[in-house]
Amino acid sequence: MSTGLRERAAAELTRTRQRSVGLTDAVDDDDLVRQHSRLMSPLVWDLAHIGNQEELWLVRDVGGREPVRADIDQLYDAFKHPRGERPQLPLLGPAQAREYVRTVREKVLDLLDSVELAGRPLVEQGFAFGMIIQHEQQHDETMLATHQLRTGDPVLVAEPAPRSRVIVAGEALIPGGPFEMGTSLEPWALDNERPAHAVEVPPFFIDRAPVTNAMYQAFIDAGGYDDPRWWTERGWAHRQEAGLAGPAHWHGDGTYTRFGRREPIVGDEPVVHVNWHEASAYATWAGRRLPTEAEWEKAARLDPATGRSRRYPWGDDDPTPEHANLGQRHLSPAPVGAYPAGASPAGVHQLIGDVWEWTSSPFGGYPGFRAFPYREYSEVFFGDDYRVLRGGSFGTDAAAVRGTFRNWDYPIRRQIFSGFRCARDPRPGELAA
Ligand code: AVJ
Ligand code: FE
Repeated sequence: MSTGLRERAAAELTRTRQRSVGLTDAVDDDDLVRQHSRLMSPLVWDLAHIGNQEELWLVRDVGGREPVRADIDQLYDAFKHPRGERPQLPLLGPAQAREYVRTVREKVLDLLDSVELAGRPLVEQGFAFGMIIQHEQQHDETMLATHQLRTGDPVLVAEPAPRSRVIVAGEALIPGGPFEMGTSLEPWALDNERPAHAVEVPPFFIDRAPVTNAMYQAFIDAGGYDDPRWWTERGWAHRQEAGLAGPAHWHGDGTYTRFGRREPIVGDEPVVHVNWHEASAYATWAGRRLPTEAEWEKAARLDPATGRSRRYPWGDDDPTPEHANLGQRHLSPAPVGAYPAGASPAGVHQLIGDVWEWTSSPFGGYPGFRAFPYREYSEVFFGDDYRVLRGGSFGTDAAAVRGTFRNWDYPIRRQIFSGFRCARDPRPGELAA
């Protein structure tokens, strides 16, 4: 009965590993062990950490097998050593790390054939395998962000993003009323996406597309970075302290550098590498605001015909290359309007893929939240320190994002592939028939 599940898990594990190998084989050994930014781990740490999580959860816990390398657990425990310290640790070298992840993977593919996929919550519907696939994909996106911070000759290649597009402008009205947020059904949804619960969301307007480079340039040209009126107090303090003048990787002369290539900025592409403070300053300047997390999810999931919450803006089908710019298929966001097949019924485009979208919401647990299978995935991050991002980026794999998926980061961070879109309340009388 669970043959399909096993085959799917094996196929996804293999496909995901190809990506990890691509990201780590693209550079030489010096580059693998080097720290490209204090914000990031050396790539060789991410690689062995991927293997170590797989060993902990699948080899030892699910499979009940002997440890492969119990001696290295603490080196790859993200809570023991902050990223900045990781290059100083006695890490596995490139050849050892590759050998380690291969050994772990062989054991996992072996046990996947025979392990009982029922009877314990951890294995129900293959959850632990799905969790580990998503974990590896999340670190692949982190490694892609490290590649963006790396200096030197370009090493990554991909098809350029599509140029053909439809015109997408203005905003969509999302009607008020209850909506089901989160999920209790999606088998590989992580703990913070659960459980499904009703949320009352008043009517709001949301942009049909993310804010583009050209729109963001207008904010810069209007002196937005020099006017504290648009910034929160903390945002302004950070803007001053960090000397921010535009998105990361912009040179101030109409060019940006992406994965080692300096190119003219494409105006109709979603802006990327802005932090939460920059996003909210833009929105305030534009007379608008960031959407709340519930608003974002309602715009992405509500089927107005049935009132049901779907998995994606386009319905329940898994993403294809026609729906969204995902999976590092391209090394950039695609222009606004490039994915008409991925739009929601209300005509909101590119909610999934292209750029992670900042919301105004802090990261917290839904009513009825239960940490599963470990508190350190989500629960320890709940509180006011983080802001939620939604929808995934061009660097997010389809296996690691959906309408309910929640990402989070500090409001000052912009090394991730982060952009945003704006929303607003209806004006008084605007909705009167
Ligand atoms: C969900 C992307 C915030 O990378 O910090 C990886 C995912 N958790 N390993 C992160 C994660 C443990 C997490 N984010
Ligand atoms: Fe991790």
